[in-house]
Amino acid sequence: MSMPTVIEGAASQANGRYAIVAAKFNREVVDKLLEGALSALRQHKIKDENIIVVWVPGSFEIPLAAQRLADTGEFSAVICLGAVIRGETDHYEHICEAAALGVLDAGLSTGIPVLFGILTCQTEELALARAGGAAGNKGYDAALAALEMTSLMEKLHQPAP
Ligand code: DLZ
Repeated sequence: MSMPTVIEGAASQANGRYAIVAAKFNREVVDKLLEGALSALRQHKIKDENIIVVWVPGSFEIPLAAQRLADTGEFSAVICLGAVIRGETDHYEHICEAAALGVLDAGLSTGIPVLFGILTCQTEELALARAGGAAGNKGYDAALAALEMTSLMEKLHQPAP
């Protein structure tokens, strides 16, 4: 019986250079996401000299910086980190939507994986739980996804076996 061709990236097979775009707003949370992202990259043998960290004021500014970095062609992937926490106004919805669509667009328009490691939470407590607390570290997860996508993109550039 014939089998379909299956192509899958593997974080362990990735190398290259990585850009991290991090938002300063809710810095206590984002610092922890950054720790997680750096530890995932280092665990996969990506040297610090192949990682650049770019700080922007808030999550709303992440997409432009991510797109600019992806456009340079110098990076295998761009990892976006931020924490949007619901306040008293509807600012939250606008920033979440702009950040999510902007990050998506940065990836699609450049052809470079741009990863969404931006927390969108009701409270700071919920955000901290996802930044190295009881619910894991979404910065770590985003960096792992960046490595997997890098490996996948390399495989997709090669002719099928
Ligand atoms: C203004 C604002 C607010 C209210 N909340 C957040 C937030 O929870 N997380 C975040 O990353 N940024 C926030 N910002 C800042 C905006 O992202 C942006 O930096 C400003 O609106 C300036 O464009």
